[in-house]
Amino acid sequence: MTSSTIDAPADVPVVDVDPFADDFLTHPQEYHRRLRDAGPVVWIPSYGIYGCAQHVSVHAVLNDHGTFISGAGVGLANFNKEAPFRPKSLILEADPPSHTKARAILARILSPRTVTQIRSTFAAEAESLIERLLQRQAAGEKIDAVKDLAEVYPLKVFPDAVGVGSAGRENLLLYGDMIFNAFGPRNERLRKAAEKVEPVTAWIMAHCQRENLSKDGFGELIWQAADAGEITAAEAPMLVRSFLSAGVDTTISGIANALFCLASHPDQYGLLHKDHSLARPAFEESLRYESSVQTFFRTTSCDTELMGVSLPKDTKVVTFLAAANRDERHWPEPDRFDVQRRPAGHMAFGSGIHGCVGQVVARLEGEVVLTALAKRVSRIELLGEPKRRLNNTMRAMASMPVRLIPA
Ligand code: OVV
Repeated sequence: MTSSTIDAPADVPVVDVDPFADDFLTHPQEYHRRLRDAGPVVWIPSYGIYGCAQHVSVHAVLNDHGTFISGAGVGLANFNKEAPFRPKSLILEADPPSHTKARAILARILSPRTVTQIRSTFAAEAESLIERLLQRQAAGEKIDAVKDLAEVYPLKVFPDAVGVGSAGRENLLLYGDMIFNAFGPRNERLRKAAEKVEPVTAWIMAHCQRENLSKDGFGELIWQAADAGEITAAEAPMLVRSFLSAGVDTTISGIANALFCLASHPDQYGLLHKDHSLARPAFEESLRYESSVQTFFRTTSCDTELMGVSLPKDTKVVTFLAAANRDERHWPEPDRFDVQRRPAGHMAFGSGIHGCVGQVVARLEGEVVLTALAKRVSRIELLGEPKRRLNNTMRAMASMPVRLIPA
């Protein structure tokens, strides 16, 4: 971040906040309210960017991919003005037509049909993990819902499904932390995450190569798309990289935040315990209430107007997904965590052509973990203050000491 601020354009409400500062990331809700109340489009002088925090404006930006493009990066950095910190993602940091091709391949692999194939394995893993945790707890061990559950489950099932071997998987946690910090400014948080990551990047790229992927995983299916001539052999490892970048940290935080919501709303956990079919809607509501990915940026491809505000070409617009998910202009009682809500239209997976391509797998993971928990645990007792892990983009948790009261 620069020490000076950038002058506001005329006729835009100014909100002088730093969305990547510790205090903002620790209690985003109060800042999100200020941003929403200032108007559908605001100016954030500390970074010289526009911001959208209302549901209507976040939706408008994400659903006009011709005006609000992704190819110049979906973080603060404008790739038209500075080099990307890693070769651009072929799907995330791309626009049609190249985006369309990459998207079609990933959507085919991460399809509802795939979910029916992996469901029983994913459910069995969730059940056996909860069973093991209850046994360890009965033997006197303390359980941490983040370290022992939310981090363990996705790190087992997702790399298994992609076809990545078990050695060194914890590298995926460091990589995810760096990637999601890198969508923000080059602050101390990013510097610290980037420091640790060099050997990790080499490990990630090696595990995108065909010889390091099993013959029966999502990774191999990408390579088969290269065999079929849909993509080049150089593009294949880049699409595998998208799995490894976007598939682990996101679901870890999604599950950790869901566990936090349920542990801190015992009445809502009680409803889930009584009716296991609430697992899926409860996970969805926790995505609305505590969205894993808090922000994504777009870049204007031309001079344009958005809800009465003129935006110049080649300027950055940040969409506050989590703020849209608590906008009282859109949701009744948005600050109430309600597992019976059915919050269709939330922005936690984004919206439009870039909406999360892995959302069916993410939802499967959330559903089977909460179902396994609901079956075997009558109450989640918080034993200490849960600790957040601050990240420029991800609403993440570091630890959450709990007692799981067996049913
Ligand atoms: C949605 C997302 C997050 C991070 C990385 C990527 C995608 C990617 O495609 O690399």
